[in-house]
Amino acid sequence: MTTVIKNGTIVTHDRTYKADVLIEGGQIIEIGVGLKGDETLDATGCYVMPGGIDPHTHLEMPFMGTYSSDDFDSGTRAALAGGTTMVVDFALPSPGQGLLDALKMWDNKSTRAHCDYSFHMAVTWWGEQVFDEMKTVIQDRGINTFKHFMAYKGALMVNDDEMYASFGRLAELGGIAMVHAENGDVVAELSAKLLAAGNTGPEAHAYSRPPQVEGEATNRAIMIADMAGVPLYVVHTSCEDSHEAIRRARQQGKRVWGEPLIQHLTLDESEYFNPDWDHAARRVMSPPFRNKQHQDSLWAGLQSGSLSVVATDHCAFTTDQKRFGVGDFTKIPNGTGGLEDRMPMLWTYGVNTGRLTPEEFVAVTSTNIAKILNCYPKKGAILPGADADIVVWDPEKTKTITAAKQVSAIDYNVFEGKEIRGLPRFTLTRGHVAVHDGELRSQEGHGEFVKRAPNTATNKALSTWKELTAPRPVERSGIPATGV
Ligand code: DUC
Ligand code: ZN
Ligand code: ZN
Ligand code: ZN
Repeated sequence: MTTVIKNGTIVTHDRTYKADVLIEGGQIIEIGVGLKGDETLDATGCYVMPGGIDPHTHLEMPFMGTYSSDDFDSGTRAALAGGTTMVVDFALPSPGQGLLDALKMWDNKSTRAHCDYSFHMAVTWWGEQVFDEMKTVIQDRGINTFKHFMAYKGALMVNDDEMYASFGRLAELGGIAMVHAENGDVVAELSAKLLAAGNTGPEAHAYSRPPQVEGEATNRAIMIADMAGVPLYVVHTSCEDSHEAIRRARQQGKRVWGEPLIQHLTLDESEYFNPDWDHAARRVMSPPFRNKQHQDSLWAGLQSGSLSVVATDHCAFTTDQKRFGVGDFTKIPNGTGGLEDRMPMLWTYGVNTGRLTPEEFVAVTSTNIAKILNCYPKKGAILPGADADIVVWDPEKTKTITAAKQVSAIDYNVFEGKEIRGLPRFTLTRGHVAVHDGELRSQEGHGEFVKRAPNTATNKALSTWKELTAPRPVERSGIPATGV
């Protein structure tokens, strides 16, 4: 059985051209003019692009005393509805739990996935078991990215000594270090101070995590990664302070990537000052939304290439879950949704405004991600031999975002009321048509795990620090007496 996508304009990260795409056995087998197949999908007036990859989701994640409410079923359905055909979720060991043990839990949850997926591994503590299991995770399980929380003190946070040890091990094994960059010690101090002064509402969440805590942690992580000789991926880059550190590191030739979220690009801190408690609490995430200057910085970073990819950090909690934090903002589960809306929102606010070209859109929603995570060109490409993960994008199709019509399992949408122009006509996951003329026809369990090999080529020591400080004891005479 073959499928042909006809009459569309193919857009990749580097080319735009008219051609048909022929699919068989879940892969693209031919690109050309006048192709025929058993099934025809009409792409007249549409762009044919690599399906989106969301490199940052938390589906059914145990966090802050509860579980995020979209799981691999509703989460991957939401992804496909919005043109995303692969998600990368974080396997999260609780402190003291082995990496392989945690992975078993994520293996079980992900059997429900409607689209392909991969995992990053979180490092939430450090010890011999983590050191040993990292090798199995990278070499046998095909997971080459490891996230470190520099925030969430007393829960998930790791200290600098643990981070340096972990980064060094990753450098040996061909891994990439990731960081949630916020100074957890300072956040804990500011939070306690705010609460003591009677600031208990959701707006205090934003005050407790100013851009400085993110800028400081990003700079620190970049320097530690440099000394350890490991590439670094900074998740949810939300502000100029962090972007500036990433931009400078890249100019210096360091292999560092930044990942703005669609929420930070399009929503600002005024949301936390809404008089409706639920409205503000539903938007509590870390890092918090920022002001317009920071948003401009993120858009500029995407245009200039100093920021590489757009993600969601999809971690959806219901209003009832958010209400755990009435009277104490530190108990509001941190997280917002966005899986279904990332591609349409970025198209509407990026391409339709002229900030991004369609080719740049493909780069930051798919191809750059596949390259960094080392699954290109299986993913992120329209090429013969690539997986047929494709979105046929209708740039004229419109909708108003509303929770009443979303796929996500929660009861609100942080983008409620936004007017969208640009939506999928078809979404294909390994050749299976999961969105057909806008209608969702995905299959539970269709998704497969995507293995990602270590990439030793990107893993050289990033600075000359090691050579400059190679231990060479200096021979000395006239050593003074000690213990005086
Ligand atoms: N930030 C969130 O808002 N939610 C999940 C984890 C995180 O770092
Ligand atoms: Zn995070
Ligand atoms: Zn996250
Ligand atoms: Zn199938």
